[in-house]
Amino acid sequence: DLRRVTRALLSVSDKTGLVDLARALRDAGVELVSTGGTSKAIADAGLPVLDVSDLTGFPEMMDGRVKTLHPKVHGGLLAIRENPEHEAAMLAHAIQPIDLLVVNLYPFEATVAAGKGYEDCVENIDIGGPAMIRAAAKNHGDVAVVVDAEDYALVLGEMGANGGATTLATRKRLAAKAYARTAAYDAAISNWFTRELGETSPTYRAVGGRLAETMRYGENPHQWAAFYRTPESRPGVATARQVQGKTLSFNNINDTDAAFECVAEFDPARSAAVAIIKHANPCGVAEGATLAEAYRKALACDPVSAFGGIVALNRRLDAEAAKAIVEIFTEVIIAPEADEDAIALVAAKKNLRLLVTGGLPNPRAEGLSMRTVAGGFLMQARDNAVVDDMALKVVTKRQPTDAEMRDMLFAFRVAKHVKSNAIVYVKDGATVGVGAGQMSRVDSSRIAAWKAAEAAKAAGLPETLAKGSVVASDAFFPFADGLLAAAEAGATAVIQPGGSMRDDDVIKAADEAGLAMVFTGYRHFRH
Ligand code: 93A
Repeated sequence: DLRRVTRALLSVSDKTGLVDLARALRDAGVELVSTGGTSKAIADAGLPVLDVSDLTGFPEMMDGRVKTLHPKVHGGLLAIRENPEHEAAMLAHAIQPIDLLVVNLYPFEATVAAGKGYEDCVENIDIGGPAMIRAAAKNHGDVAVVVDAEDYALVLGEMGANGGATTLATRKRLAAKAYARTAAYDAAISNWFTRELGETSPTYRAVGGRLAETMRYGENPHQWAAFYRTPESRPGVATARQVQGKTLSFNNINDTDAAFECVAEFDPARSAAVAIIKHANPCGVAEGATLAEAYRKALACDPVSAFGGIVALNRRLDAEAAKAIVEIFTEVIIAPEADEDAIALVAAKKNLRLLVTGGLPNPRAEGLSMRTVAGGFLMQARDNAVVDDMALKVVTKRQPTDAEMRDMLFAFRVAKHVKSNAIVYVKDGATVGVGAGQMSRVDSSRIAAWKAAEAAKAAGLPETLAKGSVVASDAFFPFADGLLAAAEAGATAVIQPGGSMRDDDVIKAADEAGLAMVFTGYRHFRH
């Protein structure tokens, strides 16, 4: 199973660790072959290297589009060493075996992420690199393929331990990783094309991601887990800088994402907003003149559930807000930026993670949303509908007041981020009761109302927080009962998609109860 490395081909765009690797290989007696820029970097370090054009007898041509696409390269990678026919072909055509391939591809994903133009992106589609990677990986019986600078040490270590040879087990692992890389690379290209075309349909789109990080465990300790990065780049938990605290767990990442996507619905130019999330559901969302004010309002919605929650902010974390947040046990804070004095306050809580994202994601942006089912996965466009863009229709005799309208928009914005069936009570720019994830809409209504009453008790207030509130429902009320439960709890206005067969009954019930009701025409299911 051992294969001695006598010749290596190195062709890397990212030259990190290249010279050290080349030197170690040379010291192990390995002959080095390399492409233009890589070859120059090796030669500049004073190491002997054979230019690939000297190997092929062809110059690199067409802006480098054709440099390694040659039988001397691909024959050397693909020939099975102990196959007499392959050996004869190598002999007949003066092809020498290549035992180690080190490639990292043209930085296509980074070029797209940097917002470069069409031509630039196209030119950064690597052809020769993936061809070599796939060839070497196919021939893993004889060839080791490295696509990640993190694996240089692994291969050198193995060669050191085995007299300059690699083991089959390692070559197989490296082959699996190599195909994962080319698959993710092609998926990135396909997705970019789809976006360039302005296509929203999945017809031309591939799905793929690149392993970014493995985690200690998944949703539960007996499940393994990893995070894969897709080419989509929006500010959020995946791209955030962690200022402090333990590493994030699977559940932390999931919940933090939910928190930040929710708070990003609130324009920071209009108000400071805070979302507190538990188990991917908001247990308090509020806006205010300052983050600290918004945080206190959000916390008041459900102070019991907020314990151990995730706090997302739509503005730069300041000291006043940090001081309020660290008063109770919080798992994660995520914000676009953070002031130095706020960072210092958070630092007192060793385990509390602070993430800064550099910006807010655009809630209207297109994107992908995916979930697994047995034997496959479902893909859809992310829900990028925003209530401000909807053609709202008042369907009741009574028109909502300005204050009711403001709170209804707020409530519908939040309802989008609550698991269905979602019922959200809002008063004065703060949620006061959230009913999430129930199988019946009436149950969600009851739970939300009960929570509003509980929150009032906790605050020592005589009346439920739902009194004089508005209520949002993520989908239509199929019957009047859910709506009446909300009215009974103290809501004076309702926002919902509408579209039920019994809309007329529901509108009639609203009129009789003196409610104002708005239809949005958009549903925000979130299962
Ligand atoms: O333009 S290519 O698709 N054509 C090729 O034949 C080819 N061979 C290697 N790109 C090709 N490569 C890529 O060049 C490698 O994948 C690597 O990313 C890059 C290294 O070029 P240099 O050594 O000139 O910096």
